[in-house]
Amino acid sequence: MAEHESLEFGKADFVLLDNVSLEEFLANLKLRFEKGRIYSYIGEVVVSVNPYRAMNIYGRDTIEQYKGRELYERPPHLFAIADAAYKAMKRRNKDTCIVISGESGAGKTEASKYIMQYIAAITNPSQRAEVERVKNMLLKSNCVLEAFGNAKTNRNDNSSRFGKYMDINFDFKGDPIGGHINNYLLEKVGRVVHLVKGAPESLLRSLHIQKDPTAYSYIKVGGHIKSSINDSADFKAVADAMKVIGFTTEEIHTVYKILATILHLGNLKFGNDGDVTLIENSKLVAVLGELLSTKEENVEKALLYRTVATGRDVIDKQHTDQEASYGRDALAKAIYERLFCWIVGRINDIIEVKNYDARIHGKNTVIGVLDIYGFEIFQNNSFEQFCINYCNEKLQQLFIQLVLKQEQEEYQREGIPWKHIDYFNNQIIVDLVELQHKGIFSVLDEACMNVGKVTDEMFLQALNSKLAKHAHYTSRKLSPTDKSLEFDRDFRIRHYAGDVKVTALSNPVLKAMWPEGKLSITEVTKRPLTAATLFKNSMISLVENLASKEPYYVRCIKPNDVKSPLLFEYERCKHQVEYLGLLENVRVRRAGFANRQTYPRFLQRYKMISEFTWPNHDLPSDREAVKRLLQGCGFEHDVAYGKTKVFIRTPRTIFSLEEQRAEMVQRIVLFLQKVWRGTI
Ligand code: AOV
Ligand code: MG
Repeated sequence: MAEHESLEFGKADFVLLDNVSLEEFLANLKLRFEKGRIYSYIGEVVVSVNPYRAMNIYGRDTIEQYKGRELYERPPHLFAIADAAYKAMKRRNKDTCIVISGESGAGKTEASKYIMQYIAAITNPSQRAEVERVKNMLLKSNCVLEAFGNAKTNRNDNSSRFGKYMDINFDFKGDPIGGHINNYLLEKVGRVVHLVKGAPESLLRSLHIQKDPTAYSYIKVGGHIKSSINDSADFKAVADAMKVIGFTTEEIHTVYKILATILHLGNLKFGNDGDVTLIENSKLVAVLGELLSTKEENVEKALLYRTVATGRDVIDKQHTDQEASYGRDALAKAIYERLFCWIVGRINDIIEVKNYDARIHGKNTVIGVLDIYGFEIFQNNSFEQFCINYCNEKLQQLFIQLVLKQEQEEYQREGIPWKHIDYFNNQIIVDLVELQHKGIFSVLDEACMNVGKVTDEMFLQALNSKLAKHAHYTSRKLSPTDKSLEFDRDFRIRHYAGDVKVTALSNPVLKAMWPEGKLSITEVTKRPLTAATLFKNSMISLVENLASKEPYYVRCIKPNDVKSPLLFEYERCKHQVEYLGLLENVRVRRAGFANRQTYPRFLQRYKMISEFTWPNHDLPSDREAVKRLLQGCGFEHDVAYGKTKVFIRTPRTIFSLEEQRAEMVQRIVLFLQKVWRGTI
């Protein structure tokens, strides 16, 4: 339980609620939000509510207050959880990870940045130059990745369109020595708009780019054209960050060229002249040739033809103008994806720990920070949202398993009996998506194997026949009276966080999901792994990786849909508390012991309330001393004694101990004052 906070701010730890009900939970959350207390705990889990305003709680002074402290010694904060993960890593040599979850716009990316900043601030007290350099690069890498990987959506102006898992490696002193980033990229075109709005005129001229973002159809689609005074500062910040990380001037220029290529590609228009497909704006072809350092005819060929295998031959077949448009978009996305992956790869090359000799430097330990795209529902949901939401299901599953498992293990380890608590297990939805032969990914894979032969109807039919009885799946065919499923191609998944209507992926999209073939016959005919399979595999290994570390959680809540710092929309928050399983979390935590502390720690805090322990005890062990203290207070019935920790069942006992402590501390102070004044 967190100290230094009066009850006027509500309960700092939900475990201390008098009654664990949704109403009380929300009333407490609302009260705290309104009082500007955006962080709370459920035991060791941080619950965060997006304040949608600048908070003066991340400065150097606050950092100092949390450094090296125990979780409950200070008001709830991200810094406390970062410190806990850091301490576990340093003291116990554990690899730890901080998993930040919550829906789109709930504050995950901001939280991940504060956590990184905290870790950077508390490490390297001796200011070793090499460590400072590494820290700087780790922080700067974020800026670069955000510039390329975030975009404005309806739900968040700075929405992460890629998931980021970053490992920070530490040496035996607990100082960062490097890192590694895994990215889970989705929507392929991020904030290219920065280039247009912020770049210097001379650069734009050399790239044949106009300063007006509305001139570019890809930017218009992205919808991010609102002007901001910070554009050129942003542009410069990204360029500087790239330099700091170690990108050469030439590399940076190449990045600009590629971004310009993508923008120009988006403006290409196709038409036809009888049987022949043509590019209407031929000037652009020349520009593209220049940017890509290739001949114009190569550009034309790449856009107007595809390579197909017929029998034993490989031939070039002309696209229709519609096919050429799809091809153009797929190409732009593929280029963007490769650019992004290349940037991540370059950053990794530079920040990865090299030549670490564990015999000299001790074990190299890791803290991983996961900031992924949050659950989202749009009017029209496609493969993209399907992947995002599946990813969130996986993380929810991990939370369920680990939070319960950890709790269970702690009771077992300490020799305390455990009682099972009911909760909604979303494994059923994870299976709906990923199960071999039966899941949606499998059906999608099969459809992809047969592009051209499988129509949308056939794809849906396959889903319908495999999933007709699944409680979390339905479609227009299966629920003809359901008004929300308006088109034949609509199906709906009941996710843990809400119902999402997905429009079946049309064939061009299926095609676009294919990595392009190469020119040899085997490679043209070979079936590469589909995007669906690649994504599923990457999620499975992400979860395995997280599960192998000691996890810490931040659960982010979005208070309203209008980005207001004042509005606590009750129903929206209630929904999130429900689907995040926070109430169950509280119940498990209490089932329960609300509080646990190691024996020495407990004594340090409460020894003044018992004559047996103040100022020191002469019992054979701290465990015995704590027993004697609690017996003396009459709390015997409310506690259990584990091997290394004392477990306290009800919060009231803690309150009472705290009260007695406060009273004793005051008496001691008065006594000392008298001694001081010489009246004793
Ligand atoms: P997300 O990462 O969870 O969404 P962000 O971290 O980008 O959400 O937060 C969205 C916006 O909320 C930010 O741009 C800030 O304006 C505001 N915000 C969030 N946390 C804070 C904070 N602690 N203090 C002040 N403002 C904050 V997504 O990436 O869309 O899932 O894919
Ligand atoms: Mg984000």
